[in-house]
Amino acid sequence: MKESHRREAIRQTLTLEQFIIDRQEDLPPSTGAFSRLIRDLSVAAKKVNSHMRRAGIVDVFGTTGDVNVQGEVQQKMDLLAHQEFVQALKRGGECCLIGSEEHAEAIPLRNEVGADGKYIVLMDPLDGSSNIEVNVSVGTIFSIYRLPDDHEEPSLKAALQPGVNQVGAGYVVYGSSTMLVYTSGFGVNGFTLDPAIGEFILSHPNIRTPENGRMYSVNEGNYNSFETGLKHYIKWMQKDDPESNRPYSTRYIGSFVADFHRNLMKGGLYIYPATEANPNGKLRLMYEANPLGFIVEQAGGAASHGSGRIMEVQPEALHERTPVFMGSPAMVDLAERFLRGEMTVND
Ligand code: P6P
Repeated sequence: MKESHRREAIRQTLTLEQFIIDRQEDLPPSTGAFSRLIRDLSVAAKKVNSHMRRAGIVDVFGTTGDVNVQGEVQQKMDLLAHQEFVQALKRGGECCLIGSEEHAEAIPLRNEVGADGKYIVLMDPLDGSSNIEVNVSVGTIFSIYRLPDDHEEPSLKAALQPGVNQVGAGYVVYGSSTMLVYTSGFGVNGFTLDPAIGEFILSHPNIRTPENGRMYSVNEGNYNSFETGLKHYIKWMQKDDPESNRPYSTRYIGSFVADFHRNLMKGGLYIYPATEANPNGKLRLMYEANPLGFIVEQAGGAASHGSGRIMEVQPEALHERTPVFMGSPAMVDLAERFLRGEMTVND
């Protein structure tokens, strides 16, 4: 068998765990703790996937009757997903603190037996969950930091680090197939869950996002409250100009992970700006914008809050929000230029 065919055959069935172990040797000195942390997250993702695939049969549709810290109606699946990830991280012992969209305060894990974990995980256990009952793709998002050396005890303060300090980030998209995509700062790789063997298989090695795209994702229902520069950018994208491949297409699923993943793979721009209802934007900095910002930058894209890099923001609170312009770098750059007034709809 030709070497290239042999390698392809091996790649075809490279599981996430095998991939992590292979990479671990590339990144000495590695204790294996980060690898075990990614494994723990992937185990929880498989359990959430199992619940998701039966959501229509088992009573996990609908709301718990409570609202989460954001004042948003909490879906039963939100809580279930949160519990699965907390349980997996507790059991794994590599994580010392969890920040979750579903929990007002950061959750320290140090009091668990033998838990001397060095990693902090911030996450949205199930983003876009209101879409579940209408069978639209949803996702999990996670961000990983080290416990800073000068913090003996894990605390919220230890978690409030800028996105540039992340040592890992990833998402799971529960769609037509279930994929886990993550980065540890050395590129982006995608793994598709093979339900026949219950393993994530390397399906999208070294993901790179296109420099430019023709799709943009924004809730145009909020158009009237957008700032002028953004209104010009949207009207510019809608102009009839075949030379520059305009008009572009709008693709807005209302599920950040699903919109982000499509734009990452095909090129495009996801926009959630400041609006009247959400003057700081709707998406959360620590467990939505930063992790997907890390992923998109590692894939050659860009992630801006409109006038600068999202990952350079110094966070003040666990659940703070930020405007988001994320995806193909040429489209993010244009967004910033329109917002600065350097371009108008007639350019
Ligand atoms: P809107 C889901 O609630 C979410 O956080 C993202 O997944 C999604 O892109 C966005 O909000 C949708 O918000 O205001 O357009 O319904």
